[in-house]
Amino acid sequence: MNPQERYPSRQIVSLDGLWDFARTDPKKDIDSLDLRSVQFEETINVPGCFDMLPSLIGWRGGVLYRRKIKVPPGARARLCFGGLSIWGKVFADGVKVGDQRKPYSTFCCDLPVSEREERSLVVYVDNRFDGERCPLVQPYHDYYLYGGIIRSVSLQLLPESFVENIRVFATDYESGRVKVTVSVAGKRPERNKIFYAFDDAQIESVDSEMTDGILSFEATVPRFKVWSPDSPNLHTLRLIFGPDESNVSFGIRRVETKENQIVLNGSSIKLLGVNRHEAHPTFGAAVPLQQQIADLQLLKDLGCNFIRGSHYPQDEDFLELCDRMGFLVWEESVGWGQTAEHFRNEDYCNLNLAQTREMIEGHWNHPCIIMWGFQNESESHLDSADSHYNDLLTLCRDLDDSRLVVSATNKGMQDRFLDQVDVVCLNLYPGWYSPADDFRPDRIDAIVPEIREMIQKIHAQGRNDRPFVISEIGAGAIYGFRDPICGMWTEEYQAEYLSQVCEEILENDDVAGVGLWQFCDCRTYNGCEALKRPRSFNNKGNLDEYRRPKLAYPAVKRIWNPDPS
Ligand code: ADA
Repeated sequence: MNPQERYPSRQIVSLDGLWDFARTDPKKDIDSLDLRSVQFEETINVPGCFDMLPSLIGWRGGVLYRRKIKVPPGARARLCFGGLSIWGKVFADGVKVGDQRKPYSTFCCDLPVSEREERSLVVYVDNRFDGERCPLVQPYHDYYLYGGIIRSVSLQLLPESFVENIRVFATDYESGRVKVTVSVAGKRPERNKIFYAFDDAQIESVDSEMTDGILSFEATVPRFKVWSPDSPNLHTLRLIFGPDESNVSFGIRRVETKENQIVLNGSSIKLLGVNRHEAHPTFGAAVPLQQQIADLQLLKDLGCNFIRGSHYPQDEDFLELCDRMGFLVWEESVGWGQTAEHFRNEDYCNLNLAQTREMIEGHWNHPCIIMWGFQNESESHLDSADSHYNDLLTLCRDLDDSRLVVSATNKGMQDRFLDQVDVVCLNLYPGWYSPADDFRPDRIDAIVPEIREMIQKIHAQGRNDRPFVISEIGAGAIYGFRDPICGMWTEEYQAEYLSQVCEEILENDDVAGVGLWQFCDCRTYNGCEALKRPRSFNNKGNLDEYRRPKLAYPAVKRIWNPDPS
C-alpha cells in the first residue's frame, strides 16, 4: 500500500526521484557547516545509495541532498522517511527538524508551520562510522553499511486531528475477532467517534473511550479467512476518525509455541528458510521492488517458508510482499556482536531500545512477522548483558505478546537468556569454522553429528521445553569455483554441506526450523577480515550477489521443494 492508499484523505506527495546533491568537506563538521554556502552541483536519486554510484564508489563521508517542496501556507506538514544509512539530519529552510541515528529505521519530521509556500528541504547523510553519533553500528559488523536515503520519502499534509498509528490485533483466529487500537494526535476532537469498515463490508461506527491518546474497540471481521504461508489471505480495515481516513492491511492468524514446536493456527510448522540481507551489488541497500519480488520468487522456488531479515528493520514494501506471498518473517533491530562496552553505554542502549520499539510499532500489522529479534551474536554470556537484554525482552513482550521473542546467539549453552526467549536460536557453523584451519574433505561428515550433539546439550540443560531453531548455518562458495576435490570455497562443498543440513532439519523432530546462512552473497568490508571473506563478500549465499544460482541452489531445492507444482 503506498502512502496515499494508506491515508486517502491526506494530501501526500512522493519525494522520490531526483534531488540536488553535494558532498561536504570531510574536514568540516555538519554542525558547523553553513548550509547556504554549499554549491549543489550534482544530481542524485532517492531512494538510492550514493556510495554505489561510480563517482563515489566506496567513498565515506557526509553528503547533502536538497530539493524544494510546496506546502500550503499555514498547513501542518510531515516528512516521512522509510530509512537512511548510516546517520543524518534533516533541515527545512535552514532549520534542523530531524536527527536520525538509527540506520534502516523509518522516521518522520514535522515541519514548522510557515506562511511561505515554497520551502527548501536539505537532508545531510553521513556513511562514516561514528561511535558518538551512531553507536548502533561498528565497522566490524559483517555486512557493508551503504550510505544514502535508502528508502522512499514522502510529504504529508496532516489534518487538525489525525491518526498516528493503528494496530489490528487478531485476538481469536477461529472467530475472526480483532482488537483495534488507534493512537491519535493533534487537536482533541469533541467526540471520539470512529467509523470503520472491513474489506468491502458496510461502514460501522463506534464511540470509544480515549486513554492516553489511544482509542480502542473490538469487532469481528465478516467472512474472514485465516492467513498462512499456503493461503496468505489479507483483510483491510478502513478507519475514519474526524477528518482523517486510514487503510490498514492485516491478517488473521495465531503463532505460539507448544513444547518444542512452533505452532501456526493450531498446527506445528517447521521453519525452512534463509537469512537475507537487503543488498545488491548495483543498488546497495536500496534494493528495487522488482528485485525484492524476484528474491521472494526464488525463495518460493527453493521451498522456503521463512526469512530472517538479518540484521536490521526491514523495508515496508518487502514486508508487504511477504504478507502477500506467504512468508514467515523474523524481524530484528540492529545489533551484531555487541560487547559489554555497548551494554554499559546508556546512549547505545537507549537507541537500541528505541529502534526496537519503533520497529514493532511500525510493523505490527504484518501477519508475516512471527518473531521479534534483537542482538545477533552479542556477548550474551556475560552478566554485563543482563540489564540490557532484560530491557529488550520486557519491551518486546510489553508491546506485543502475540509474537515470539528471539535472539540469535553464538554462545551456545553459555547464553544467559535461553530460558527467557521463546525459541532457542543458535548460530552454528559445523564443518566451516573450526579452531584449526585444517580442512579435510571428511569434515563434511561432522556436520550432522555436531548438530545432534548440540541437541543433546539442549536436552541436558532442560532447554528442550521450547523450540530450537538453527538461526544460521552455512558454508562459503565462490560462484563458478568448481573442483572435484571438493575443498572449501568450492560450489561442490557448499552444495554437499547444505544437502546434509537440509535433510537433517527436515527429518529431525528436535529442530523446529532453520535459517540457512544465507540467501545470496553480500558485500562486506575489505579490511584484514577480508582474508576470510574472499572478494570482500560474504560468500555463503545459495546464489551469488547477482542472484545467479550456485550448485547449492538445486541441492536445497531437491530436498525442500522436490516436486514444484
Ligand atoms: C555470523 C553472523 C552473520 C555472518 C556469519 C558468517 O553468524 O551473524 O552476520 O557474519 O556469521 O558468515 O560468519
